[in-house]
Amino acid sequence: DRKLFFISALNRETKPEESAEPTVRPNPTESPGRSLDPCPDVPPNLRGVLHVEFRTNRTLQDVRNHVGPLLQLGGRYRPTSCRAKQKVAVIVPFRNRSQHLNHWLYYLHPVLMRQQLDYGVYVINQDGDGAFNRAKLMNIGFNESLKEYDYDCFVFSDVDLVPLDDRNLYRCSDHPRHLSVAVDKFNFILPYATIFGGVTALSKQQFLKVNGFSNTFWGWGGEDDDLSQRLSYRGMFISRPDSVTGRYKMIKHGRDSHNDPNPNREQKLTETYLNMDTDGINSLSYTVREIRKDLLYTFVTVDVQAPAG
Ligand code: UD2
Ligand code: MN
Repeated sequence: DRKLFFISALNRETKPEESAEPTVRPNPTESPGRSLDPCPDVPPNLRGVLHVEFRTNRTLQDVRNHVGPLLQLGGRYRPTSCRAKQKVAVIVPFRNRSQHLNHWLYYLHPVLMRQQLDYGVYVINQDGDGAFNRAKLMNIGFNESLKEYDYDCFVFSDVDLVPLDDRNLYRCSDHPRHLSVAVDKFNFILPYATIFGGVTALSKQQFLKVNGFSNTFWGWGGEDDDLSQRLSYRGMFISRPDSVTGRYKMIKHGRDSHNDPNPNREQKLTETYLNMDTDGINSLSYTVREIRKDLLYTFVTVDVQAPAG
């Protein structure tokens, strides 16, 4: 009946959490329900192209009201109707970007839920005002998230990047995956073939095979290309979604203080091969200052031991 069809299609459009699974809240400390059937390869409730808008001011409480009811403390979620294919830790490097984080959480949680992931969000906050070290924060996120749960896939995401299509799955694949292939800031094209910045997904095995990120890129730039080189030196390729699925919007921003371009980055990129076995997850050293559990994320404040000056 066409009329009925129309009405149900309309309902679909308007229900905000149509796809998220409303029933029992899973307890993340229990092992994922072994009795459940595996989730389908293609999540059934994806919407495709998304409308993303950063102009409105969003408070954390707005976001909690919007997505909170389906989450477990620490920004944890797992589908209730099927067994998720992967256990994904989403790692966000952070310092002093609260408004960006609010937008990111507002858009990402519903997407990750519709993608039927068993996931947790870890915001790794660099303490103090030393030089920023994005890559080291990623390594710390890998380490800290694994202390909590047996994650097998790690998505590393800038706080200012929101996908414009939920078919871009936050999962790992046979090769390390670069998800942010078409960013508005770069006019929706891939700036160069080996780029591996923005949003990436590596399995635990892929990440360990390259010894993680370098810990020694202080300030802006280079750390993403260093990881890209590590992958290639270990015989891996970069996998990507197509440029329609891989569209992103980046929140507009200037350069943060204490994150000036790293003057050594070009030189350091000539030394990746020499350093990668000794500079990485196996040489990681830091101090956790605080771990705070919000409904929307686990906020880990760390001293990254930035060089003086
Ligand atoms: C590009 C890359 C990014 C990274 C960076 C160089 C893309 C799409 N993005 O982004 O992945 O390689 O160059 O380091 O390729 N941050 C804070 N507070 C700070 C500074 C940085 O939270 O004070 C975090 C935040 O998550 C931010 C990320 O670090 O999104 C990268 O910094 P950026 O946004 O300033 O760098 P950008 O946009 O040039
Ligand atoms: Mn940015």
